[in-house]
Amino acid sequence: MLDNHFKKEEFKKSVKENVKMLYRKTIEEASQEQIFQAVSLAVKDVIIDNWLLTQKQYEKDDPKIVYYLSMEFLMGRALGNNLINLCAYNEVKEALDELGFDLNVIEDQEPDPALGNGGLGRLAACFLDSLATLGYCAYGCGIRYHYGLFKQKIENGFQVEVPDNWLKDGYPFELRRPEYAKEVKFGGYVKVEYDPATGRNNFVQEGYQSVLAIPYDMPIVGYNNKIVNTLRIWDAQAISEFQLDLFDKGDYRKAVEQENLAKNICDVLYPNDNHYAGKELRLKQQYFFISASIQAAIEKFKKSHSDLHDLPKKVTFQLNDTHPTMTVAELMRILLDEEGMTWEEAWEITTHTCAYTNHTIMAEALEKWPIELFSKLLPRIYQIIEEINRRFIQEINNKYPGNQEKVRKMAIIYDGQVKMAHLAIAGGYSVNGVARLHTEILKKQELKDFYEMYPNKFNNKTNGITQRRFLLHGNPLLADWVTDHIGDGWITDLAQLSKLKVYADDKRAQQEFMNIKYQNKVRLAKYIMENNGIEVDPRSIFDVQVKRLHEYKRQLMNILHVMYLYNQIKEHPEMDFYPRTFIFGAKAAAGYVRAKLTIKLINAVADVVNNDKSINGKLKVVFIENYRVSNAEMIFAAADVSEQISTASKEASGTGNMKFMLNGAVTIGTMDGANVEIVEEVGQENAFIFGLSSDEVINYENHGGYDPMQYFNNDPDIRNVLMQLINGTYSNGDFELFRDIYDSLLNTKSSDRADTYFILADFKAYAEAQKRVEAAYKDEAGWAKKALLNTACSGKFTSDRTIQQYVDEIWHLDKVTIEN
Ligand code: 6GP
Repeated sequence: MLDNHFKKEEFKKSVKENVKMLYRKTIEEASQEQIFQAVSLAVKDVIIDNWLLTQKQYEKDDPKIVYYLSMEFLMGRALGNNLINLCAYNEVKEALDELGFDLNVIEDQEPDPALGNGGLGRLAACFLDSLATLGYCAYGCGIRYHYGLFKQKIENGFQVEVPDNWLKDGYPFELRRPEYAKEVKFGGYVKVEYDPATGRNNFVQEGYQSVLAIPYDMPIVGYNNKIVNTLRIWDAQAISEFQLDLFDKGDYRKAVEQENLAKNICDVLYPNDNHYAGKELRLKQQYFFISASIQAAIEKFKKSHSDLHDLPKKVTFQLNDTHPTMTVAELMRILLDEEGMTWEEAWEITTHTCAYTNHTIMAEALEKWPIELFSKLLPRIYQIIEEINRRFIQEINNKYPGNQEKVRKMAIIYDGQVKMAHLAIAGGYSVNGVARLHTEILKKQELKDFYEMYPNKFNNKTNGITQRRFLLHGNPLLADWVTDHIGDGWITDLAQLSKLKVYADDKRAQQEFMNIKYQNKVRLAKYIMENNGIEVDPRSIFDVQVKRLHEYKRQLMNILHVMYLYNQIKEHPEMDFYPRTFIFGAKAAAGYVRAKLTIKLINAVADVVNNDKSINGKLKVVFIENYRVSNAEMIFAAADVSEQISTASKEASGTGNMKFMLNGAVTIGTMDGANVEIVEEVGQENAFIFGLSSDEVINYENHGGYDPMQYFNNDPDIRNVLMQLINGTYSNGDFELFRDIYDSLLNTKSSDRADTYFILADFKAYAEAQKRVEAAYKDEAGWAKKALLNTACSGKFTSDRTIQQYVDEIWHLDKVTIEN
């Protein structure tokens, strides 16, 4: 569908015009980056027309709105995706061709907006795409970090973090909206004033410091439906810069303090994935964007509705993990202090407007804020949480009279800490996990007491991914092939991929499918050559593990297995071994020492293995630097084997697993997270499953009954590999470099449990599953069938399905279509 605005000649003219206006240059003189800016502005021009149309339609229809509140939105590049969703990608490619530019090169000029760490942030981005495509009124609300997730450089095998100054050249797809600025207050104290007129106490925050929150809007383009939703990210600005006279005339000291407060709030994204760092600045970030977002939402609601009691009918606040849980207290504050409601009224509204998604059961990710820190920074909010807690404990006592254990386990404030998950559960009407197994573990283990108390709040929403980015944009060859075979309905209805099943045994289809895979492997091999200087053979098996580096994800098990294979090949040079390229990509949190050491180990093994001529290139190890959304698209397209090998019970869902599957990679994995459902869709015979079950892991954990030493002592292969960590094999003779990893597996000195993630327990099962992979790959037709069936059976894992379930079961939004 060619939009009128994308008439080729007009578009070319507009690009030229933009180059002139922006840079006083002709198109021949402009750099590729300048062309990117000019093209983006031309595209934004079209988007803005649809943005206005959408707004008009929303004003007319008055649909219910979901605010997706998230500290992270890992959007990835916008230009290509916007063109895809405007159905103008090919037209623009042609237009640029005629101007002498390559769209791919232009796309590569865009910084990769990395305002997120990993799973939870990328999920938010996929959800926004699906919400717009399905025609639901949704706002993403977040923070405009000046520095996104760091860029990763590998130096001498070690990760080095480089700041990501993504706004350096200006970002063409954002729109600053200073007219919608909001004031956010920190610190001070709460003054209680009796109001004889109402007979109630008024709570007034005084002596506080203010920061101004300035919204920047980014368009979220729906696929082929003219809908454009909004991602609103807030930036901080000192009030003194803006309108000092209005707020505190002449108070210089305060002005400077406020300026300092504002300066660093939005500086940088905390680089932790699945891990909580209890820093004051992080708490400030949380309240900053929540207060601004909730104020704006209430203001918007009041513009067209007279009664705030109707809020739950028209608005849902979805909390992306506990980071935005402040929403509960901020909404209470507005309803109580600014709207003059009673506690009961305000609580009734709040608990029917907020809903919470849990994304992890990792204990170190649980947010618990020290009371002192919290109450000092947010005195009124803390007061409100205290009252919520008092009433909640009363409720527990009513239900379980005399049961102090329940209070201890469930209270929102306990042991000097504010527990955000407990607040999110008590303060909302829905609690969901992100895959069936994960939700069951929440109900039976982690949140058992809460489930017992509020069984009806709990529900599952298995994650999904957007096929528009991860197939249509990321893998154009396969996308075209699919469309040739089953039409293009899959772009908005991924279940239609099941029509491909009839081709599973079709020789020609198999060949075409594998030929496309091969071409994508060539594309990745080229990227690896250019970026890593390593030559890889596209005919080898591309075995890929890309995701954040975390012990529970067990990149360590993968690289230990590579060490094991290398030993095997060295010992038995005559052995029949199918060439394999192990590809890794992962950022480690800057302060996560063991994760960073694991990166070094991977690179150290790569160094030795890749340079050993005696193995004839049978094994290659590649660590792709700076894994991020843009190169991920290319990596998924090129993978044969998808490594999803977390310790069972630890990976809430995973979404990379779905992106691989969609692109025809076969999973080797544990029965964890959404892997369980992937296997259910594609069949046991089309995946390679191994290892302890989540029940077994949890059982071990509850009874402390696992002894890694037993594997070390009884299995010479394992012992050999482990000894190589401390005998200098991969460290030029340095016995100490990898000792921490060795110790973590056997616990020769540390005080925590040994091998917390059951690597040795699962190692042999993993190696055996890898043998099955190899055997299966040798059977060309058999593998083609498996790969094709993975694509054909991936329909369930679209975020369109996930979002429709959120809509049907939690949000109850109204569908909107743009008339005309
Ligand atoms: C992640 C989970 O680790 C991953 O399994 C899941 O697919 C993803 O969320 C989306 O639901 N969790 C996080 O990124 C996180 O930081 C606090 O959780």
